[in-house]
Amino acid sequence: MIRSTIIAEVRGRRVWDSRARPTVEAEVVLAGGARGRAIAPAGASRGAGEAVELRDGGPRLSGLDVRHAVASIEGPIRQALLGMDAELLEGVDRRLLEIDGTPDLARLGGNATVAVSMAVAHAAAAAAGMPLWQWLATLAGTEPLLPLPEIQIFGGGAHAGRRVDIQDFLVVCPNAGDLAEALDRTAAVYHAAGELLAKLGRLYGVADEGGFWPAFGRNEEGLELLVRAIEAAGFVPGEDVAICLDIAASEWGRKGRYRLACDGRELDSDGLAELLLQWVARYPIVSLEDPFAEDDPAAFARLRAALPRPVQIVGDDLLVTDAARVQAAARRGACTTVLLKPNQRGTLSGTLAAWQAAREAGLGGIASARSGESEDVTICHLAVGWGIPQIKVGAMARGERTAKWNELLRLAERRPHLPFAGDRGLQLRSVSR
Ligand code: 2PG
Ligand code: MG
Repeated sequence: MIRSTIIAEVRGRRVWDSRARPTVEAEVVLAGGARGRAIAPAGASRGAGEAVELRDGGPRLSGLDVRHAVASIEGPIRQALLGMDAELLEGVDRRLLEIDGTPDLARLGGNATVAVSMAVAHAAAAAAGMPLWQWLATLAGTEPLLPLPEIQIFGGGAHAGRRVDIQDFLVVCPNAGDLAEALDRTAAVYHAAGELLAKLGRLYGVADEGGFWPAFGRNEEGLELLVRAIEAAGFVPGEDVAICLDIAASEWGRKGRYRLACDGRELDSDGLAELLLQWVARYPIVSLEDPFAEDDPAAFARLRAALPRPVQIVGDDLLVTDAARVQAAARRGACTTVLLKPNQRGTLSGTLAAWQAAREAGLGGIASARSGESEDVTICHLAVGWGIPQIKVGAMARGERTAKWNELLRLAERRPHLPFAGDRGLQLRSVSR
């Protein structure tokens, strides 16, 4: 008799993301009738080492259509996966890499493979009668955990017409007792920030991830206003609500030159480090993501050594969810924490390998959505199931963002309770184990 978890059908579908761009959905049906479905997200500020997001090119939809990626699913991927066991996710992911044959999934498209990899996991979990997080935890032997949320208040950089250079001004609630409390506090700060911006006549609307799209005259205004918003909402900055920045410096820096258009100045690596150290001294910043460009890893390590107090240093474009890069960054002391984005690697197994490498090196982790998103909530289940202690999925506005926060609230209802990471989720130092 045929096993109920054997892959019996694989389909691709062209659907839409939150930036009105086409993206790829995969649907997998198993022999026993269980189904799984997942949608690939899309980044705007992308690291050079990411898996290739296959776009059609040509005149249609500014070249951004995904008909070729959908065809990858319906053609070679379907053919290769039919008859494989969905329970053996690593084998499925390995097969995807083999049939692609390139180091960066350029032939099939990382958008096609990540959607398929996630859909296979959803189908296997459904066949096992488990929520996805639980199935993933069982497979990986990890301890489930509810992550500490990092939530966007202002959007900038490539997500807001480059009106301000810093890409994400986020908050985290280190001493919140649970996820619901962290979200309650953040919502109050979000509203206070919106009112302040409106009063100052500096509010354009919301950016790609739901944070306010501000008209700041200087980057530092974002920090000043964020502290005012935290206070206006009745919280103690740094204690109840602290600040995280995604500098996303690869977007405006290369070869050690950084052009801060909003401030009208250009800095070298040391100048940018000095500016960031000033901000750390003046504001309750607990986390800096991609403080320098991806071609400037030595500057990450120098900044870490110069910090007057522990601050989490997160690698996104620098590490692109790649286990080997995580190990190298840990060796040179560049980061305390790895950002984990499944579509940067193209498979769930590759994403898990990056997280395992981080843990072995004593680094922390943040599960992250992309700026182009959908109603897909797989990222929440990865974070919870693999025990990734932090998560960032944008702001508390826009449906593709609330889909994730609301899914986490549902997971928080489980009895017995899943432990909440709280401030232990922040990895302020790297610990060699
Ligand atoms: C990032 C992400 C999410 P994008 O840089 O961390 O905020 O943005 O998906 O555009 O890379
Ligand atoms: Mg980033």
